[in-house]
Amino acid sequence: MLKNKNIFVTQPSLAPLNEFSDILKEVWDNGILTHHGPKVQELENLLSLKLNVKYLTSVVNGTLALHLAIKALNLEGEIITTPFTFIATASSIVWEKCTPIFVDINPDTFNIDSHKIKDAITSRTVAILAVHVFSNPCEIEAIDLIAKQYNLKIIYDAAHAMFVNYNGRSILEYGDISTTSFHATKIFNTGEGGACITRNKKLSERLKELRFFGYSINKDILSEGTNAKMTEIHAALGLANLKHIDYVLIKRKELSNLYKELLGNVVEYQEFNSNSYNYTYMPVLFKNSELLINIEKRLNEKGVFPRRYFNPSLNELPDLENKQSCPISEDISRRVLCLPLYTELKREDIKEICNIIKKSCK
Ligand code: T4K
Repeated sequence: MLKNKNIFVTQPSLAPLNEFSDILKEVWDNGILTHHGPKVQELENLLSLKLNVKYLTSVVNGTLALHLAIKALNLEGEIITTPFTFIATASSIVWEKCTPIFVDINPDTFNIDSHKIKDAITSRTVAILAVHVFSNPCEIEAIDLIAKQYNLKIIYDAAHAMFVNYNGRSILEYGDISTTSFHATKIFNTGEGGACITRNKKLSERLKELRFFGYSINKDILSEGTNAKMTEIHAALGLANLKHIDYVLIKRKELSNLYKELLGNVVEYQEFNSNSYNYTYMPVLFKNSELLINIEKRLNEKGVFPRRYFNPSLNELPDLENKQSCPISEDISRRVLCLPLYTELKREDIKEICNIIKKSCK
């Protein structure tokens, strides 16, 4: 055990408790706990300003954000997506009664390979749901072109990609709708939470209606909605944490660079543009899965618990398997390990983790 405590893949970035309790006091005084109350509105406004995005609709988590995006775009049919992602990307497609069609990934970026998308398009294809995995931007221009050519909608699952800019604007502004997550393990957290972001006013109104039972502003029932409203308590945590986000972003970049400096070419890395990356995860690629499993075991013995995001490749799950072959995703998913990365992680702990890895790789 390093310094007598376990080290997990991540730890939530939390504002000082007194800052959170000051905001909570206002919630107590107001007595409003939910239904798009003042703190949720304040958080939505501040996030929109900070990210410079047009319409941001907060929700209870990143999974519901995906559900609402699919529903708001009235999608019915096949949705092309990546197998190298968290289960929620694909399960939301299935829950919304669409079919996920997996297209293999690029071995360098770990994102859906835009060159392989066209081959997967059929008469039933209605959309592309791509993921900026570990915050690495997808091949946005290429995906855009294909979507225009085949009249498809685009949803970007940007659960990992808060505060990432691409070509001078927030990555969350691309696609018809981008979704994101404010889960405890994410770079910006509200405990549980998430959002849908769009540049289209009508879509944003539809998303707001869907998250609140399908109500109009006057509470007339307009459509079959759900309950995906963020509470005031979660928004209060978000407001407290948001004040510290610049520090979080800088610190994670610094720690991630330290890992790279210490590990050098003992492992391989995801290929990314450092100007469009938020260092939300620390993925490293080993030569083979046997080596990864051996290293994971040695780290666990020392009380260090990295994670195998995202293993298995989703096309290998029996319930989701639909005959697509995705050999690159299957290979990468067996060889990627996400090392611990969070603001409070000590440089000495990173050094020790890297020593264990280097010794095992010899
Ligand atoms: N799309 C993508 C691409 C996603 O990656 C995700 C979620 C979603 C959509 C859906 O968003 P949400 O509906 O979750 O908002 C985590 C998260 O639960 C999940 O949010 C995330 N992606 C996924 C990649 O990872 P686990 O299984 O790693 O969580 P857990 O509980 O094992 O946490 C990891 C470590 O973090 C723990 O060992 C200890 C630490 N931890 C965790 C929690 C929850 C804490 O210190 N405090 C905490 O409160 O899934």
